[in-house]
Amino acid sequence: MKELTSPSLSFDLADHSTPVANLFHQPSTAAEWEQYMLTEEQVKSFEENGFISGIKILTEEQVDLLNNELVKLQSVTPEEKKLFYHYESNESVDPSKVLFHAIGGWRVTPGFHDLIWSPAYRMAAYQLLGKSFRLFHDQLFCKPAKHGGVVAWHQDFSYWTFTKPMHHLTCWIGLDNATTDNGCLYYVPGSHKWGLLPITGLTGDMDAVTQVLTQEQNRIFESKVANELPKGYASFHHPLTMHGSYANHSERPRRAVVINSMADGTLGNTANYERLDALHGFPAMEQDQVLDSRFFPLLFDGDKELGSLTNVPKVDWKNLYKAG
Ligand SMILES: O=C(O)CCC(=O)C(=O)O
Ligand SMILES: [Fe+2]
Repeated sequence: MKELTSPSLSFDLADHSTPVANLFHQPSTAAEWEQYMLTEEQVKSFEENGFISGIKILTEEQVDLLNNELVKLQSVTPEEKKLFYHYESNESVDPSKVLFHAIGGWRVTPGFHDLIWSPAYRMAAYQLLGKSFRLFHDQLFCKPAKHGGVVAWHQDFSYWTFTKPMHHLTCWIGLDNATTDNGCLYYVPGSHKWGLLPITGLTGDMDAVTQVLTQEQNRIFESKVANELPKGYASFHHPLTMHGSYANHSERPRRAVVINSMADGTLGNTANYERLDALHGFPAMEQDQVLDSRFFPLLFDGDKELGSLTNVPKVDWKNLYKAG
């Protein structure tokens, strides 16, 4: 697939609240959505374990296109850099390693912009949130070959308490085949039932979080599972699911893009947020105000899109998304 181009695009792609190119064919009927529907078993497994994996989002061609755009995102102009909410060419605490971490790539290139409208992503996310939802933000996590850094064990919502209530979902999409060698993600099944734990650092000591766990939780930690995935495939996890990834010592990079979404109606909760520094590049969010600006586009309106589809398995969201 060639580069995506389109006439009259804004410099800031957040001006466009619908796809700007033709990366994906978009379903126009409820029946067309059905091909992407998760099964009842997948939805139950998500409720039980706090994650599901092996969901195809991208073809190899689409992965290649995003990897080409990624080269551009890793060497942005100062003006483009300002569109990011966060941008660290190397966020690794260990100086011998590299971890590229950026938030906001969807505002900069058409492929990453349109990725958030992937129909396979949107159908699954709707089922796993149980409600219509908006983009919260995207993320890039890239580890180069040989000296890729870690992402320490963490729960996503520990970083997101400037929003409420907790009704969020993370989708991790591999842009390389991810294996234990090149630093794939790991999950602790069932850890989404542990309640909210404090922040213990994202890119330093891999195991820092174990200091704040009970003996029982530390024992369950041993049952962590490697989330190996072919490129273009995704896993989805709950905002409290414990996850992390080890260093990349392999000869291959391990690149990934992450889409974070939130139920429509999610509010700002910034008034007493202690890490305001971390938010300076983020779109404006006001205490108790619905996050519905152009930076938080509505990605799926269940009633509108699926009106005639009645058999869509969905999570029991009232039970699943209770902050601990
Ligand atoms: O890609 C990684 O290793 C970390 C990803 C992550 O923390 C997430 O998807 O929430
Ligand atoms: Fe995470």
